[in-house]
Amino acid sequence: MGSQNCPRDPVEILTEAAQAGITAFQFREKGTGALSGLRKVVLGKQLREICYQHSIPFIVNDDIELAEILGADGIHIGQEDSNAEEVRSRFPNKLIGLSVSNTLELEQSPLSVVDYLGAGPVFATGTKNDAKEPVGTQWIAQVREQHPHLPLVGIGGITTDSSSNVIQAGADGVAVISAITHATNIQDAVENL
Ligand code: TZP
Ligand code: MG
Repeated sequence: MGSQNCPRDPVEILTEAAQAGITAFQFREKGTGALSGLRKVVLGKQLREICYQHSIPFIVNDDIELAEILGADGIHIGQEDSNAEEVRSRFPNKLIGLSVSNTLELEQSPLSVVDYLGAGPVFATGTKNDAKEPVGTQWIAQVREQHPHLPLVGIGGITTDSSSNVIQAGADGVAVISAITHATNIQDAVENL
């Protein structure tokens, strides 16, 4: 998540989510209303610290320089972002995640240098302005079949009701934004997820 996804203080939201048991966090300050420059770095440091205190991997979306500044545990890249092999040579020891939305992207990706795949959008989402067409749990099943041992996370429109379908299709985990940031009770939302 980023501050643009938060109806209240992002520090509070991440703290509650961390206490409730999320297993990883990605800082994704992007889209309408996102912070930039120093304000983005200041928030990033606060969120990074919360993850540190709860032993949760802190992953930065896309921004290599920011990942370095914040001492991130990992970096997540999309198909239109930095080249995964270049990111790997710059960060031999960070987690690298890559988004894949279709067969061509999967075939053309240097999977040997990535630690996990993010697959989606599984369902329709209002959170990402430029989200691609939903690919369904079928896409999760296909990626899992082709890559039985690569850690796989489903993303996009996943709710407390649909998360189990994504896991049943073969994902190791689910990545959500609004299901947590907009939950009336984050503890319950995380437990139900
Ligand atoms: N990438 C694909 S869908 C998406 C991203 C970042 C947005 C996920 O947000 P939500 O609220 O969980 O649908
Ligand atoms: Mg990106």
